[in-house]
Amino acid sequence: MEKKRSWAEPYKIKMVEPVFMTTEEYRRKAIEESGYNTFLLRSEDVYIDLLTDSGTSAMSDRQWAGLMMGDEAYAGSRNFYHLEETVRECYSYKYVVPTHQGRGAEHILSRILIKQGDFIPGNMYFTTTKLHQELAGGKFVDIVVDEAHDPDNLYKFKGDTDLRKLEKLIGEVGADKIPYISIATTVNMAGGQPISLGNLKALRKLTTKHGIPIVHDMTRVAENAFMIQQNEEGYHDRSVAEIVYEICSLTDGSTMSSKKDAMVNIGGFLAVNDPVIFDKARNMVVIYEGLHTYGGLAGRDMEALAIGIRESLQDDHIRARVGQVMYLGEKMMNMGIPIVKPVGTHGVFLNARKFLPHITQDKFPAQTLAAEIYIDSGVRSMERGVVSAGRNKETGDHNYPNLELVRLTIPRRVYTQAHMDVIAESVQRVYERRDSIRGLKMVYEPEYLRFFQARFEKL
Ligand code: P71
Repeated sequence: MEKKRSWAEPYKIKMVEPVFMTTEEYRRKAIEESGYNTFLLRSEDVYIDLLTDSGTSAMSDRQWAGLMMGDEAYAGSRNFYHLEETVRECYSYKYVVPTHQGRGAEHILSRILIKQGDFIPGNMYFTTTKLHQELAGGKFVDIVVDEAHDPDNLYKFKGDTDLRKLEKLIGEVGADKIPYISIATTVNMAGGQPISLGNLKALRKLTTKHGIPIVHDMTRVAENAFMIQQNEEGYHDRSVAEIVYEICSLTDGSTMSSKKDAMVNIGGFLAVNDPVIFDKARNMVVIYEGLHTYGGLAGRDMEALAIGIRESLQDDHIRARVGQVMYLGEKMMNMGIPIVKPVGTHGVFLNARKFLPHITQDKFPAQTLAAEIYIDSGVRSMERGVVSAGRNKETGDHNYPNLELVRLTIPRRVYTQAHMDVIAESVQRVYERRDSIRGLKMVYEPEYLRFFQARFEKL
């Protein structure tokens, strides 16, 4: 039998950034002044920052060198052509429109494809994606498999679509009311869960029959491809790069937040195969982002992105990236802490319903838990529950999602295994004193994406 080999980082550390520990008393005051919202903390008051993996990863020496190769011409920067060539070769899409980040691409795509009264099915919602669909006059419809809404269900591809849900919707509203299907790799709100290629192929067949395009939210496609390589029959011998290419080839276009997989601090794009949609997107980007060869980015940003895309597809890289997240997840499971299973690819998601069963959802258990973890250790996490889900547009009441989660998101190439241990120990300490924790009330609520700026007080 082959001896099990541990994963390890395929790099060594060349530059470090100091982080500072504060006292518990200091943190109690800091989180109170931030309205018990981790988005409102100053980053200097954070010890280990697990708010997000978005724009927080460490660039490689190659990417930093790429910054020096920026061609900052207003039009036709060589870095744009490098990016375009990389997207074609790695992701298969023919036409690329750069944007400042993912939501910039979502905005343009939604405005072009969605008409008032349309329906956009997706494998679970994402906050910004859904908002742009709604602002364009559409309605999001969840067609993810039921398993995705159950944090304890061990199904390996909880990002799969339920084709019966889609067929039912097509039967009710007609294919002409569905401008496209939105498919995310991986599904963030489900806890970083992948979709299988088998399911995507079946979806492709069904949508082709009805003439409905598939738009791919490819924000974490490399992580999804890694899970396919590990767990889907027939893909064990395929490289992550090959699997990524195959996923993209099954879809008609994509929106991308390059701040995740591709390890840049800012950037994104819209990519399509249809020249007519490309033409419209290229025209619209000049209104909201910038000229179609920079779309809100500097030339150097596009260069770092082109390099980051290739790095994100290396098997060694992705094995270590996901390996670190799995290490933290398994450690917490061994401690008996309730988390979403299977462990996701970009973070460990605490199940706040089970962690704080005495706090009802209208008292924001996940928001409360994120604040308590910060108080314990200065580890910053993010609420992904009732606050993130917003309000029902018709009734005005909160949306109450089944998943009431706190996300401990791991930036790429930033923290060490010792950091993972400190994080797990902190969550364990909070778990031990869970009975003494009380909920929150919301005292300020912004109109859009309320989780970013909402304020709370202790009950
Ligand atoms: C994450 C983010 C950043 C974020 C966005 C909204 C609320 C809190 C944090 C951004 C994504 C994403 C997916 C699947 C589109 C975007 C938007 N994620 N799709 O997870 O995960 O991209 O932030 O570049 O505009 O912390 P953008």
